[in-house]
Amino acid sequence: MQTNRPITVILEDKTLDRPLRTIAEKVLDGKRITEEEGILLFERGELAFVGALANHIRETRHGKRTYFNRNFHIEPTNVCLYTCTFCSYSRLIKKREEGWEYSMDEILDIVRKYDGEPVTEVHIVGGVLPQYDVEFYSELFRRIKAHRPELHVKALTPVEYHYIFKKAKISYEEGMRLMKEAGLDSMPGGGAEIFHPEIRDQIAGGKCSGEQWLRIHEIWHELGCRSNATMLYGHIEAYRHRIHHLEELRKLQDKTGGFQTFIPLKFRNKDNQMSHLPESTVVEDLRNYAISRIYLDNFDHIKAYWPMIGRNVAQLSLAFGVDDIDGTIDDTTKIYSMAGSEEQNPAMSTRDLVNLIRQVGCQPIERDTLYNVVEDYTDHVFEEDAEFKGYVSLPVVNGK
Ligand code: V47
Ligand code: SF4
Repeated sequence: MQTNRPITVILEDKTLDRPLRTIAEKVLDGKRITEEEGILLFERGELAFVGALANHIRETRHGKRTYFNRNFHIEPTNVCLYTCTFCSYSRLIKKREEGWEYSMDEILDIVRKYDGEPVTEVHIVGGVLPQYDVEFYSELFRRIKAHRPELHVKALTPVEYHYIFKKAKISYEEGMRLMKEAGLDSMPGGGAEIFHPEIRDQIAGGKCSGEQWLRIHEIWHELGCRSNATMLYGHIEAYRHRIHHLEELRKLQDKTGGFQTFIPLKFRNKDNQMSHLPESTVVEDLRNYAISRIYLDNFDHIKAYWPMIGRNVAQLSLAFGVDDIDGTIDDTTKIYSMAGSEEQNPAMSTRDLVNLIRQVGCQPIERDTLYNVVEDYTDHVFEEDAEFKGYVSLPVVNGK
């Protein structure tokens, strides 16, 4: 792994100014930074500085352990009646025939495709359309569970839940209880975008508000369940909006403790209404991971979603606070390739993912959705590699 300087070395630097020194001392003492300090880090914290602080937290919590899971994604539809300006799905509402709208059986066929595969999770998320309602999703979850009870169903976001509960005229509380009874195991982090209305109203007007997003997660946590959180950054927001977003998440996490992972999502500019905006630089992406790690002192994990940022930046991110690089997904994930992700075909085998993590000196740990260890791959030898090694070492074994 790329090595950051230890914080103690940073603190020896006499030229370090007072506010940044205070932040470094707080991190060393395991103390929380304030909103003003968070903004200061975004405005003035150089990559090497925030990286050192974030890596200290990462290594204190997880050492070199780096998590991934084996999952697959299903997007029931790529048509959406909302018109988020960053999303390539929204353009299809006027030309529905160009998109897809899977039926219940088609979705279940995708689930069955993975029969016998060692996946632990199905991640279901897509556009919002009226036919995908409370009845549809309840039945879908029930049928997935009937088919494969141990498969963890991580599905939908408050954007869908807000819409379907409103349509069914039921409260969030009742709706989330129904989803749990039907088989929903956890909620992914999507739909969060930027909570602050100054930005949300411009990029994601019409769908659930920041408060509603947070409230649905709160209710879900109160039912004893877990979820993730994201932030879509690098478009029209200012640093204060990012800190406001992180602060709202930190406050809710203090209350419920139900979030597992925070996933910063870099805005990609292909095929959407904000294509004129430049994308953030890799330096900014790494700074964003690092500052998120520093700010969210009550989150266990920070995840880099590798199909979005690419394999190389995912490797780098492991030295900037990230301890999880999501999963061995396959090419059914289309929302990102449409939006201009680094990986047009985001497929990686377990061996590839393990090697990617090992190449930077980290320890690959396969986890399930709830971070139970499925397998520690630190010293694992894959069959393909064992054959290769055997071939190379033969002459030595035979003494020739
Ligand atoms: O909410 C849409 C984002 C999210 C673009 O919980 C875009 O484990 C960048 O939340 N550029 C959905 N991002 C994906 C998501 C997610 C992904 C991986 C793992 C987990 C998890 C959750 O994708 C949306 C939106 O914020 N998105 N368009 C775009 N142009
Ligand atoms: Fe629809 Fe989600 Fe895209 Fe917004 S981000 S248009 S809600 S699919």
